[in-house]
Amino acid sequence: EQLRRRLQAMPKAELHIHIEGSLEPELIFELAQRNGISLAYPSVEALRQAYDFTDLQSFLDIYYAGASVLLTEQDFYDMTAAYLRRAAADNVRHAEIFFDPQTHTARGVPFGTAINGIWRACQEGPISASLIMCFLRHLPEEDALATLEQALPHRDKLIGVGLDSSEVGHPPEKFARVFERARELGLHLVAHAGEEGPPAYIDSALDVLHVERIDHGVRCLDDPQLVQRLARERMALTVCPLSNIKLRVFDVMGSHNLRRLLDAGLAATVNSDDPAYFGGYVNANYLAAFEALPLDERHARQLAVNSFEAAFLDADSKRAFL
Ligand code: ES4
Ligand code: ZN
Repeated sequence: EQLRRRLQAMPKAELHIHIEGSLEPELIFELAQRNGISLAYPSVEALRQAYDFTDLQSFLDIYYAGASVLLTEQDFYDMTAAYLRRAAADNVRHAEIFFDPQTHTARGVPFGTAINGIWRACQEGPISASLIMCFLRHLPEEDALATLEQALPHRDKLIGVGLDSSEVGHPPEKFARVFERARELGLHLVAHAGEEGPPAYIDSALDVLHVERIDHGVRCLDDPQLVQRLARERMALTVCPLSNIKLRVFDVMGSHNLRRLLDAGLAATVNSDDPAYFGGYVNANYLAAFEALPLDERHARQLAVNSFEAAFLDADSKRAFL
């Protein structure tokens, strides 16, 4: 209880949250009703019971189905506003929020509808928030390039681009050109790597895409050379403990490698990934890890400091938040 309150009270930044993954079953049903969409599940309870995943793909299938209720700018606004309220309650001071435009444009929802609704909620608070547009790696790079073109009129609403969805079989190199173009536009660069995929994908995210943070990256410990490099460069890893258990990257929280990552001198952070699907927001992730692993007050402080150090904020803002 003492631990829970300490983790709760700590100011923190959240750097790995897919806004579509914050869509709670209750809101999915409300939006379906509002938009006259029929769902494959009869009730909120039945939907939640389907949240029993065996790997990343089994999750993604249900995550994309859930996002299909998002049609209007108001829908995107309501989803984002709900996340920001929950993050504020966890003492998140700043969030860098992923969204997946292709999940929406592929269904005929205009790019502007999605980004304008998400952006408007971020402007209204109650916490600082910025947006990272992710490309879906299971789709061709041409689709990602077209998405970047669609984003150009909204350039000022974005701080960066990322890469998500099915990892294995879709290495970072596949997206070399679109990341190069994003780099020319002055956008920050991140990518999911080493979640289910091999350490080699972390190397190529760094060497080919020139990313500034690795999302997940937990599989880096399979490669001691890579660990040395990540430590030397203070490359941030946005670790998501509950996600890793739900998607069976680790069997149980007691075998998660968060403590080993910190001991190796890596700039690990704790984040929620898809909180509506994985059983909790950022504080639930801290608490689950701290209850299962040999982590103490100093580790908690280090993780929170890491979260601000790795944020795409100027030095003065970081200091003000901490
Ligand atoms: C995701 Cl956990 C995870 N991994 C890859 N892509 C994603 N999109 C949403 N959640
Ligand atoms: Zn993710």
